[in-house]
Amino acid sequence: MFCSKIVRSVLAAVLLSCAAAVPAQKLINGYEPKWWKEAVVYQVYPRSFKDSNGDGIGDLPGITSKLNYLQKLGVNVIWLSPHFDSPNVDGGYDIRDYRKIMAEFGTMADFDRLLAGIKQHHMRLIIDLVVNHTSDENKWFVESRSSKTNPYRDFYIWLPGHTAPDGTRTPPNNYPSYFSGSAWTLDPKTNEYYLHYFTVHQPDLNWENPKVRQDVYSIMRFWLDKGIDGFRMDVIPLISKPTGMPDLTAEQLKDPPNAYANGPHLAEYLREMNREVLSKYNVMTVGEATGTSLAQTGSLVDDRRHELGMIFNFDAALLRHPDFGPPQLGPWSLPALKAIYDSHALVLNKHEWDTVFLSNHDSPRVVSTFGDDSPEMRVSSAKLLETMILTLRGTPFLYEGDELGMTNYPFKKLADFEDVAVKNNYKAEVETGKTSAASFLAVQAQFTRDNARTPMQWDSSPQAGFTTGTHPWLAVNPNYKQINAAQEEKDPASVLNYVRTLIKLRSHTLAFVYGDYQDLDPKDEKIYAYTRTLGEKYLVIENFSSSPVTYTLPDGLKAATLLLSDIPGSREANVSTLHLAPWESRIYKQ
Ligand code: TEU
Ligand code: CA
Repeated sequence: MFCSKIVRSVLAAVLLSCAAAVPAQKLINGYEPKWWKEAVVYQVYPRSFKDSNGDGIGDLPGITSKLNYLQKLGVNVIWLSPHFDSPNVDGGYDIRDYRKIMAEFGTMADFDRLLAGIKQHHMRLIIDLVVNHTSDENKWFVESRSSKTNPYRDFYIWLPGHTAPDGTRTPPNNYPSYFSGSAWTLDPKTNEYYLHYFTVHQPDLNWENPKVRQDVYSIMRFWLDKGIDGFRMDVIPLISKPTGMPDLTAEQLKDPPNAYANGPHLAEYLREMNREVLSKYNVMTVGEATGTSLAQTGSLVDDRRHELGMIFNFDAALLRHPDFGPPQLGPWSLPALKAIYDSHALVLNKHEWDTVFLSNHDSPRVVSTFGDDSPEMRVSSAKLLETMILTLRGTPFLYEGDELGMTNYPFKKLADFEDVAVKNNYKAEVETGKTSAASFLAVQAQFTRDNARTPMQWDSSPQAGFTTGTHPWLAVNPNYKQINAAQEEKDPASVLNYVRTLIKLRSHTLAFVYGDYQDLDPKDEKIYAYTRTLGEKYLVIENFSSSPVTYTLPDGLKAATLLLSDIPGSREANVSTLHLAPWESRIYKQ
């Protein structure tokens, strides 16, 4: 039940019950039930999903044309990465006009059709709220930089910096940017520095200015009143800047996101946003919590604080791909991954809802980082990872193409990449002579965000059916003839058909949503075995290795009724010693 305009006109009764005080709901295992806790979310990166007009760029009508596919997959919420007017320096995370659609993606009428189509397909839509910064082409910044007395001057963060006796200018402090170099740029027009945690084209908004906050709230209402169901909030812990913005210490320079995040006024801003906007709608909110530790999570999502519904805590994803400084792939181990999920279960209380994800548009492909993307192991390891995401605690987020087991792209030369992060890092690492081009590019190939952004592989026709044109904006992965939705549709053993079954199982099993979690064997280096219990008990067993494993459950436990295995033909039941195939995952009902 939710209170969007569309529904108001259709269902007066729903409106009445929404407007009236919501009766106290029965708790489930101590949790307050919410639609967004029970949802399976699917992220769409619009540029890469489906091109409808042959220009090589995915667009909104393209997404609308694939709603049957998404409904059949079983997901119930779509998170749309930015679809707003943008010069597109950073994949649309640099917004020029928050009330306009990116021209390449279509028109507002296309957006309205997409939203109506999503509702008709019994799904919901959350959009990206990118308000830590804007594009430097946003009219607020164009005004702001024009003079020190412009009414928009205080919409951004301007400081004079330091001037040496010889006239040399240096930035106000030593803040590094996420995308390399200083987070400050001197603007010649007014001779002051502005802050940009991301690229030079993404100036940070000054949230201390109440006018900024009111303008953001008005943008939020604009989209909510169209009937969207919530927001994924980009780098939201960064909006309140550290008091006085002193230099980062040597210690803080090891982890600048943590130093930038969760500033002194964050709670105040989020509560105001909740009071003035979010509380008036029945929405899902998920904050992208860069720099936020598990210990800090409660302060953002505890439902008694009225701030956010959930956050993305990056601890698990960061095991493999740190998000700051020179790119490198981190080593990881299964016990380390389990320890993260175990600590979430231990630390977060019943007021603090969690998310579970390993991929998004900023990370390499999940099967290539946490699985094994070799031809022999790709299918089962992709299935195993989806099994884990869909049975652990928290609202699961899948990224487009994960359901097909899409892999990293074989990037070779600099020209193969689009990502501004790669280009900036190349300047900082290779052009300065710190790293050789060959080793930089080899690491980038495994690490780059472009891995997630190559076009969706729909079928085996040229360009994987993504576009009827010949030049997709980013090259299609050459493995599209083997890995594509049409082929997987026909194959009962495909990742796609498995994920459909899994989502169906999850959607009628509340134990996977609200159930208790217990890791049966935190130390085992190959096997992840855990239970989810809500009256009924479910046992999930995953072999995180490319070899077969014989595994005996601890404490004389028996695996009872086999509900699902990612290996066709797997049958073992009522046993305490299991013979697991490489990357096999099984779900038992106890
Ligand atoms: O990402 C911000 C960010 O800090 C990520 O690098 C995150 O910490 C990382 O994924 C963890 O591995 C957001 C957007 O998702 C990204 O696409 C934008 O470039 C960035 O903000 C600026 O808007
Ligand atoms: Ca297009």
